[in-house]
Amino acid sequence: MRPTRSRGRNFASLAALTFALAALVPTTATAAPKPDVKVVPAVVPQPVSQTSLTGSGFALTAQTPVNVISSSDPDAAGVGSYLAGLLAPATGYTLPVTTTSQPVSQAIVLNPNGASSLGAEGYTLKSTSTGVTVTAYGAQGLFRGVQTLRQLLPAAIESTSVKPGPWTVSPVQISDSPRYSYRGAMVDVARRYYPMSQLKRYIDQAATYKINTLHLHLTDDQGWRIAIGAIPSLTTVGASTQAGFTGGTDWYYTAAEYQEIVAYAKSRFMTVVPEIDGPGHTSAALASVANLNCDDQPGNLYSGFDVGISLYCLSDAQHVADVSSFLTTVIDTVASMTPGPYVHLGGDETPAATPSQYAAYVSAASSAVTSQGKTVMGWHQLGQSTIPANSIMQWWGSDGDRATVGTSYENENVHFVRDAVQQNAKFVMSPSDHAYLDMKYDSSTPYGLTWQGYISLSRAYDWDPTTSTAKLDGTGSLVPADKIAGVEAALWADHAYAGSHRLATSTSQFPEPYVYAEHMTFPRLPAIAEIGWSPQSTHNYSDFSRRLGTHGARWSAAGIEYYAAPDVPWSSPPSSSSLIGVHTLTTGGQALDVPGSSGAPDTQLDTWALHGGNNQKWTFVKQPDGSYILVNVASGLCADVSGGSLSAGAAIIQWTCSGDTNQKWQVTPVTGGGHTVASVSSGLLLTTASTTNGALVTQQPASGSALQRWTIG
Ligand code: TNX
Repeated sequence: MRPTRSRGRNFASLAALTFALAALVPTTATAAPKPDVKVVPAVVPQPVSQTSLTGSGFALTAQTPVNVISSSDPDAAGVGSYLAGLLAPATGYTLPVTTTSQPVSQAIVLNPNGASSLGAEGYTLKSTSTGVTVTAYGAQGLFRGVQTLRQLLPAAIESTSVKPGPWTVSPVQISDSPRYSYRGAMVDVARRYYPMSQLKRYIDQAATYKINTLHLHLTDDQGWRIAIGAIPSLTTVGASTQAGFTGGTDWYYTAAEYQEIVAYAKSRFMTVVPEIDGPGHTSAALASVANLNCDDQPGNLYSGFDVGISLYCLSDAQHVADVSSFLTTVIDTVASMTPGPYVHLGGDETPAATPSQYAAYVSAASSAVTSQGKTVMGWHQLGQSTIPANSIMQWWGSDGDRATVGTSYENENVHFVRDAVQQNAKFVMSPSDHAYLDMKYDSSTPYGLTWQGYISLSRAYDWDPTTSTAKLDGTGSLVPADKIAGVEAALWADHAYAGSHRLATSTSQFPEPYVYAEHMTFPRLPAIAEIGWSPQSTHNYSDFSRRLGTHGARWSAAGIEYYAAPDVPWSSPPSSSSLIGVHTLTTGGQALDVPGSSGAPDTQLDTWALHGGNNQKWTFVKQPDGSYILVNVASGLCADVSGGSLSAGAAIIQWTCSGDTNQKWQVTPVTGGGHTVASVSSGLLLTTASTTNGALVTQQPASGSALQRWTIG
């Protein structure tokens, strides 16, 4: 193996290179014409082949059977019930699910007895006025075909309440199968704990775009999220923190809950990959188990926002043995609850580890994995050590690394990949400058990081797995094409809060995990999903964004808090969820403003002629009750009713964000334009005294005056 290299992320040089390169990336966004959704089915990911047929399509009625053809696949009938369940809320129909040996007419026929040449996930779909038939080689292909079928119905089919219809399936013939067999979505439940219902919601959303792998980043500095029966302290101690939060008692998945997630994912034909990250990213374990530390004293819990801060003690034989025995217990437990083939060992960002310490970790952890009959996955750094045959490395490098390929200054990421390739590893591609869903879209989006610059929708779409470890001109790929298992989008959560380049000052700056997840995921996950599924020959951003533009209405109907990326031709107006982000509030051209850009708490807000400075910009952070807190971009303080007053005339000030109701604001559109902004505690409206510069802002009863009608820009 190669000798010592530092394994830290080199922020400065990487960031500089990436920004320089970002400037060279062409902006592919063009305003495509509005599609006629009735005529051109807008399926994402793009099918391999699709032909629109003439005729009226197939109209569902309350009696349409979901007709599953009998087969030896025990899961096929379940796909029929799943489809009937999908269609029920919006149609109000309880479609009969029948199993017969021959197809019936005027039905949705799900036939799992197709040719084996369709592969595990391929399917054909034909829809005419006499019925719809999905044919696959087994239940999994039917399930993928059903995701296409739902996209051939009107957007309102995604509604959670009954809608009028009609429910007509576009007439079309499709033949489809995936480019890659691994299409993943990673959720960082370690930095931010997702309650069960929110994790299931994410599984359902990802399944819509034919994602077939759910990678759960279960452990990190900020929390240990999986119960290990033999080591209760991992959850009694290690699960009590999140990034930005302390004092939790149930921020973890019990064994039963983990198995429920695995089973739920399986019912969506999704494999769970559990990640136990090490030897770095381990503060939660170090705080829970004394002998993982060199001084045999439990370390400190960590609820901050940094990376690369911790390491298992691997500096003497006794501690290597202690860490090995710990990892064996943990990995045996996790593997025994995981039907899928992989256990992910992390391996990222361990600046303090010497090569032999790092190798000791990889050796102990990977033998625990293989002795359970599982396959090792790891971040690409793992490749520097000896890894078992058939391991899968996850590439998270970027154009900055690619720029060094084949030069005399090839960087460590390139070296690690070369080492892994020599060991015959396979790769999953998660380039951090395209597939990291925790990067901000642009300067106006509130959550996430920018260490790889901004990742707009077009940047999330404009890459190809076969060149993601190649030189910038696309030649010289480090990873041979036949070693690419697929792609994965990574939703990290160490900065799942509002406030650019600034640490959160209060938990109220954190949205509910699902709001963060959906804002960062939609519309970018569908872009990564299309790269994983669709043939490279269909890759075309303007066609993708035209198709995706029709999905905004689907997400609105489903209540998904998506980000209405400005370069997408959305076919319907974005829903009000798009208030998440940075805005100005103006009335009569005068903007809600922190006087003199003061950073001092207790400064009364005023209105001033709009000039676009940061003291006139407010980050809207959605709260669980649907209201927003308004964080000033210059000061990081929150708009607040002074003293929590319930009286008319009380001053509106800026104050340290607290999440109290006198900092929550209900934003309501007014007929004829503008919005009222009401304090959740007092019900009184944000009101300026006049349109003169420096007019003071107070709360007042609704009067209909323009001075309390705000334009949100
Ligand atoms: C790097 S890339 C990490 C994570 C952070 C992420 C933030 C990698 C394998 N690790 O620990 O959450 O950056 O973007």
